[in-house]
Amino acid sequence: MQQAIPCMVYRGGTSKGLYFLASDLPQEPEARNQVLLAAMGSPDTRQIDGMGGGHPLTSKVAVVSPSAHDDIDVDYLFLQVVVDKAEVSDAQNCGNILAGVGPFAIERGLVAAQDGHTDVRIHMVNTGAKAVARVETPGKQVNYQGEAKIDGVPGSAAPVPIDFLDIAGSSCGALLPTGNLVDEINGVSVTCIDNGMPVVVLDAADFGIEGTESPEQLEANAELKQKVEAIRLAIGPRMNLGDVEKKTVPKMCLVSPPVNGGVINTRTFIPHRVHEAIGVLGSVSVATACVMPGTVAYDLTGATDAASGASLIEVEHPTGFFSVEMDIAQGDGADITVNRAALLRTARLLMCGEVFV
Ligand code: NQM
Repeated sequence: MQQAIPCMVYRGGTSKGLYFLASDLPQEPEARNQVLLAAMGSPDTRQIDGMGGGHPLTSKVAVVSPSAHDDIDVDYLFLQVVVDKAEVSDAQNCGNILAGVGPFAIERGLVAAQDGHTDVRIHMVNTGAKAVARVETPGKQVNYQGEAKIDGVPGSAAPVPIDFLDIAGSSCGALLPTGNLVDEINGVSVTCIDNGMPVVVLDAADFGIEGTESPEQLEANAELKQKVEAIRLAIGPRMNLGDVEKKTVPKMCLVSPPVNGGVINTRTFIPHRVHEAIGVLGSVSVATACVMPGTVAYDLTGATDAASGASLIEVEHPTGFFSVEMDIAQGDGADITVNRAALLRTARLLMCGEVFV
């Protein structure tokens, strides 16, 4: 017998995923993961027997529930369903799928909509950090249409501005998990940083590439992929992430000087496929490295003297820009605190129904 499970499908930012109420899924993680693998059609590179799109960016799940935390509306657990392996990982967060959580929570009646807009306060279970997403709700209905554009998504939609408050060291325990601005791994200088997402920042030139190559070109470069993965496996434990062989973190971000007027140019392995853009929290981590003197990113761009207060960091990626607004408090040298990071996403409800497993 097939089992029908209530589900919504959203595009959240530049990703797409299945959104479930926690109460509609098995509570026990192993049983839940089996359901999600079946729903997505993993393991299979095409995910032909499920809802997944054959790419990590379209094989994502949000599990949402009412929150028991003070001043929080909902808990959001992000799960990455690995495309070609029978693995489901909760080792990372996802700021793109986060963009659909507010609208989903309102549609499912977990949050009462206000007339105009509704601020949804979200506890991100994977990291324990908090985000506030503002959802347009004229007449107390979620509005999906609008003029907001984000790079990597055709057309426009209603804006979903998101504020992050306490994301430094979210997964690794510290903004600079190794305690250093720069580490030397396999003869390459790297900056390990976690301002919402564990990221290893690498200078593209150290790998003999320009940093402007397309994701397809980078994925076809077996030698590059092997070198990047060797560094990831070696540095993972030093970032307090343990053995990262089966984890989707840290993300590996190859940086190079900006080519389109931004602050830095990026190509990000997430960690094996190359992102068509850049992750939300991944870009916050990279933007933070850009304002910290001594990091691989700062030394490369040199263009971002940090000053206390608000600054806008434009991160270039394969399909455009990601703009991160940061409120920085600067101490001595690299002693920087990011009090707040804000950014714009959009989200759209694509389907509401039941998924059959
Ligand atoms: O960094 C892809 C995405 C992401 C993650 C990834 C993300 C984030 O674009 O917050 O959004 O890096 O695996 O959905």
